[in-house]
Amino acid sequence: MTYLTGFGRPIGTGAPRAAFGTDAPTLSLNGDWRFRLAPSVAEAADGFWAPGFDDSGWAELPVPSSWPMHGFGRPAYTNVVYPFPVEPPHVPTDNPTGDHRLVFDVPAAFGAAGLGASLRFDGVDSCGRVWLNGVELGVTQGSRLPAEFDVTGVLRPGEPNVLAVRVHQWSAGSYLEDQDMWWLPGIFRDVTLLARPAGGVDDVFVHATYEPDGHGRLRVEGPAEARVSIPELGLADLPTGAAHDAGPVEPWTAETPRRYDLVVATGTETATLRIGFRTVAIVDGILTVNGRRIVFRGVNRHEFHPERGRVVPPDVVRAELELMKHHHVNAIRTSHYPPHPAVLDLCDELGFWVIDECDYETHGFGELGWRGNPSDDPRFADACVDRMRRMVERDKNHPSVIMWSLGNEAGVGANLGLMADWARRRDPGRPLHYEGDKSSAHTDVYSRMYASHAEVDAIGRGEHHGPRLPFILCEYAHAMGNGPGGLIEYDELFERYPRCQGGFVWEWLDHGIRRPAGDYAYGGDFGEPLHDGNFVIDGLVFPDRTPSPGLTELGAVYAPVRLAVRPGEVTVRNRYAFRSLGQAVLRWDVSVDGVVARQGSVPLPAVPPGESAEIAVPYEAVVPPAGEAWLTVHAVDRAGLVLGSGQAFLGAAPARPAVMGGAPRRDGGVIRLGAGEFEPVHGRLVRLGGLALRGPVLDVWRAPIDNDRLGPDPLADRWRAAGLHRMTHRLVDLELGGDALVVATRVAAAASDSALLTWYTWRLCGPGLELTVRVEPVGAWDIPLPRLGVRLELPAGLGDVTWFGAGPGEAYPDSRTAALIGRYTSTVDALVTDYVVPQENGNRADTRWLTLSAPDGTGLRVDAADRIGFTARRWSTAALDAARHRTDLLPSDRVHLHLDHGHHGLGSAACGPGVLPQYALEAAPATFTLLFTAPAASPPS
Ligand code: IPT
Repeated sequence: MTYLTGFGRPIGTGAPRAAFGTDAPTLSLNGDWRFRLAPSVAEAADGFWAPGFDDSGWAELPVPSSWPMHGFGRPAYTNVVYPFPVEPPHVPTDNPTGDHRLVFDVPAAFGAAGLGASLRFDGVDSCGRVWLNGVELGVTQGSRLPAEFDVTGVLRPGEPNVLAVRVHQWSAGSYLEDQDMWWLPGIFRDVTLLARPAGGVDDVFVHATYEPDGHGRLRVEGPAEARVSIPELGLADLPTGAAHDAGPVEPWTAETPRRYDLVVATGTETATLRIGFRTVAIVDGILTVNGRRIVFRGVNRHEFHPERGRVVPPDVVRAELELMKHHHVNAIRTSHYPPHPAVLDLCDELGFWVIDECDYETHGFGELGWRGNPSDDPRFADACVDRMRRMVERDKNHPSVIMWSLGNEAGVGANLGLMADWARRRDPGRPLHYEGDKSSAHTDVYSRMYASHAEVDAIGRGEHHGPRLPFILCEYAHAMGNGPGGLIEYDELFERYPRCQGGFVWEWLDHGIRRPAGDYAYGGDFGEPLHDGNFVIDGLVFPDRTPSPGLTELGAVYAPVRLAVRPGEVTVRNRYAFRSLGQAVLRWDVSVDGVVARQGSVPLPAVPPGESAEIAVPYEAVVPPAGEAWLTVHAVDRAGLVLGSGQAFLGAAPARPAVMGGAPRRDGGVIRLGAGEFEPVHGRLVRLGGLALRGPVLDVWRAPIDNDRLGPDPLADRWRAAGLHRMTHRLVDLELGGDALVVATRVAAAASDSALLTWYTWRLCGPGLELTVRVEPVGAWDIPLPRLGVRLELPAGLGDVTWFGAGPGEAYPDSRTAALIGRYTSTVDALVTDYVVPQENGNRADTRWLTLSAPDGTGLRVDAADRIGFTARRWSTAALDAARHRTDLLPSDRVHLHLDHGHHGLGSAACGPGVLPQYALEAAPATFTLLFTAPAASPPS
């Protein structure tokens, strides 16, 4: 099988060319094919390509598909390491081989005289050998790149045709495709038969730039005899090859994705493209489009679907790109390979800056000190250049593609230089990106991944010794599990330093594989001997593409409009580079204790891109009779999309002195204070009026998030070593003073002599009980605390939640931009964020008061003297900590409520920097006060 070990070179494929519309006949060969999987090449059916071969006993498989998603073999996940021995170009003997067969009829139109035909595969993973009607056409490698075979003379119009494709999971090309994702073989993109008229439009390269004078400039490479037109611009019958002034045009940008229909016609074929006029240039070290600095508010996008693997249905893609737009994502890096071609059409249409990345990664060689890296192995040179060429040729006409990327994590080497040289020669209109070579030898931008805020700041200030090129973070803010934290601080750096031109969050999507029980599989769940666990679950959206709180936060951080709200006035700052705000309005409301008292809206003037305006908000002063008054303002575009939000505190009603007083007393085996009943062993509250509970007790543990668990020197390991998940509580003293019950405790872990001395002081306060918790760390505390607060257990019936504080979604100290102060209602079940791998979640920040209630109105109200975070769920933190999949979490017979004075931030340490110092929860003396009341049942209405 020498073609498998032929250093990744395809055989027999025609010259790569662009994807575009044509009036020549096409025939989709997608559909149900016959399929048989063999465990090795030798065990595959000999002669299956013969037209007469009997495949009646074979299975059916849809094409396109990733066959392990259809019950043939199993998916496997590794991030960096190769799942086979590293001995390029050899591949394992046990090489799953999928034979595919299709019998198809060709419409009569294909039989016209002088018509050739071509067979196009948009994606075959990793190697496909192709026969038509028993004639071998060749071999394709380069999984996420197109391949075309000339079938002129082989195709039989008017008769049944037999297409046979043998797909091998492993080939020499696999060494070049070590991306961080599931290994999923198959014919996973479209298969199309294309009629090729003699003298037709075989290829087109549109160079459409936007000139400083507002004119478009057009040059089309194509057949010499072809004629070019753009009817909308009154351009007709232009020759190819020459440059033309297209007159005044509206430029294409990601913010204003204006496209024009362009037609290229020969006597035998008419091709149609939707083009955009735009000019990409690096000017004085700044990356510009149409003369203006741009900022990437980007995400890395893989192509994955939880039920279909690498096959993502078109409606799902459109919906996900729209979801990105709604969260103000303006850029996509196609990590780490060119996407399905239709994705780029959508990027042109909806407006994204795209870094189109080549299907090239050799990361696993990094584990071997880059010994034998294909990037520097001359035997792989052709394959490397071939990959670059096929990407550039396919995608060259997309206005959204503003940069080419050589690939990802492929070390350094001469072949990268060859790829770069080829791309520069072919397309001088787009800068080059590659991160893996820190010297940026072959690139036009200085790209890094996961640089800390401090390092980005140093790069911005010019105090860093990296190359002096526009700086971007091709990956940052690893969105694994609960997180990332620290987004707004990166955004501030992109605003502060012109050279720092944004970045791409890692990554858009959790690549979980749906299981019948309703949870998602990740690495190891298919029994892979070598795997990287849940490192593949690191997206801003869950596998079904519903947003995680990380995306909500990102949407607020990437928002194009910043509002600085003061009582009566708002500074509106337009962060768009090309769009003015003329079509937007400011919607405002004044709320008291979260209840809207007045509202209105003011039209926005056409604030130009990059500029600010002061806008008066004509609200009348309100003196809140109770609680707090806030002015909330949203900038909203014509389509109703919120472009930015802000709030100002307007004032608070003076606190009404509560009726205090009442003495604690012993009563039989219990201690009573007003409506409260305490047990004497630990001194905990067990009843408040009619409500049975298990009293507030100090808690510092959280179910470690991925950012706690992973990275160098994981915090969670240090936390566990310190025993923070198994703290014991010793009653030191129980003092029934004049008007207070003081419970003194020492909270500490077995084997440790450090402790948190904790005093609970209870006082009667109106109908409720006021609790002041004072904590004093003693001993060595050189680690931050996961959280600092109290937890209590409540009856399961208290399922309804209302709070006044930050919301509506979860928020943590370093992920709090999206949350606004208001009054919110939810349920204990809905407060939970169902991370694919269970971990701490659901905190509602800056809460002033909350109620948990049963349908009859009974329940618990908590007022915080200061602001607290709260978390309510139906399982304990220990159960959450132990769970590995969603389905492990079973509701207990309690509601577990956490009331937290402090929470450690989220950071991004699973891959990148940890929590910024200002968001670390240091173990330090702390005092906080809570008021507990137990409302009686409300009268039936
Ligand atoms: C980086 C990879 O480029 C990306 O594909 C992904 O694996 C990410 O890490 C982690 O999820 S490389 C890493 C060594 C910084």
